[in-house]
Amino acid sequence: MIVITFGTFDLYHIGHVRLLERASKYGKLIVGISSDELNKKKKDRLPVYSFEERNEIISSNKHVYETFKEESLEKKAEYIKKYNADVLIMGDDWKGKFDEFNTMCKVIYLSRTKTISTTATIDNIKA
Ligand code: C2G
Repeated sequence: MIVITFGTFDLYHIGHVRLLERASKYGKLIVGISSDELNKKKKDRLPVYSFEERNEIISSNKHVYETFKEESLEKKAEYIKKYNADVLIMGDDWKGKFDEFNTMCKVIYLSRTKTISTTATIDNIKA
């Protein structure tokens, strides 16, 4: 089974670690890492770590089989096809948002790790 997931994974934290580990239980895990430009579009700011750094960090995770650059939120169907994904897994902050892809693959939302988010971490450091 091939599992695909997407994210920026900026300021790598326990929420990301747990999501990737749990997603890998469903099969070979392929991770679409948002480009710097895509993150700017999603979160109105460039990521703290560049795509290259985030790619190196995620690639070092033993549960990750392969990574690629996610250029656009609109290309999910293309990525699912390209990697022959059987399962799309996302944290449940996206619950329902990707149900349209259940004609192509199984769509599963895993519960987020409540206590942490990149944005909150940045705000805490700034405070
Ligand atoms: N996540 C989590 N727990 C957290 C924070 C994040 O489980 N405390 C999960 C998110 O639900 C997501 C993944 O970790 O599945 C990556 O999180 P982000 O880097 O914030 O990804 P996001 O900006 O939601 O990008 O095409 C979809 C987007 O690229 C997803």
